[in-house]
Amino acid sequence: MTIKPLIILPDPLLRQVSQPIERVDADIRKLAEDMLETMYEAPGIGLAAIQVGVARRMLVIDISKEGDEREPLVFINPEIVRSSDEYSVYEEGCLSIPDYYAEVERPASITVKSLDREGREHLTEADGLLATCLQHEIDHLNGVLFIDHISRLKREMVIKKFTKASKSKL
Ligand code: GNR
Ligand code: NI
Repeated sequence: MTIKPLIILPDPLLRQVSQPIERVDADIRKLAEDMLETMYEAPGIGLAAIQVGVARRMLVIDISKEGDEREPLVFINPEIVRSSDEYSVYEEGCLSIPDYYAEVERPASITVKSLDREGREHLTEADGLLATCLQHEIDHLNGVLFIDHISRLKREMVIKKFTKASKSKL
């Protein structure tokens, strides 16, 4: 198991569209393990492969409460096959945009089709935090960030701040 460095805004990798995983093999299972370890270490409740620099369509999530038993979930080639007409608002953050939080409105419940670590197909019915987190992670697979769902003024302020910070660290 390996903790991998996180890709941070404004790294252009975060805008890349990730490619489908054709075969769930040992390399993919190793990547899933590394992503889970990286997510737990951060700590975060979700992580997309592109956040560790790998442009493949895989994400991991664990929304269990701290102190409770871990519930690691792995979604490979996830597709949203149903979205509710009802929306809900959550305060979101992103490990690739550290220490910035904003409210985002998304469908309150969704159904996701995906493969697990054994390559078996699953349908997942999600609502609440799991629905929000899945949509946040699936956005990453498409090069979309949660700041794309807030006002342009706020988004441009965040990007400017992180661009400056990245230049001062050169
Ligand atoms: O750790 C995370 N918390 C979070 C909170 C509200 C909505 C989405 C998230 S995902 C985030 C980890 C992350 O950046 N995943 O891409
Ligand atoms: Ni994120």
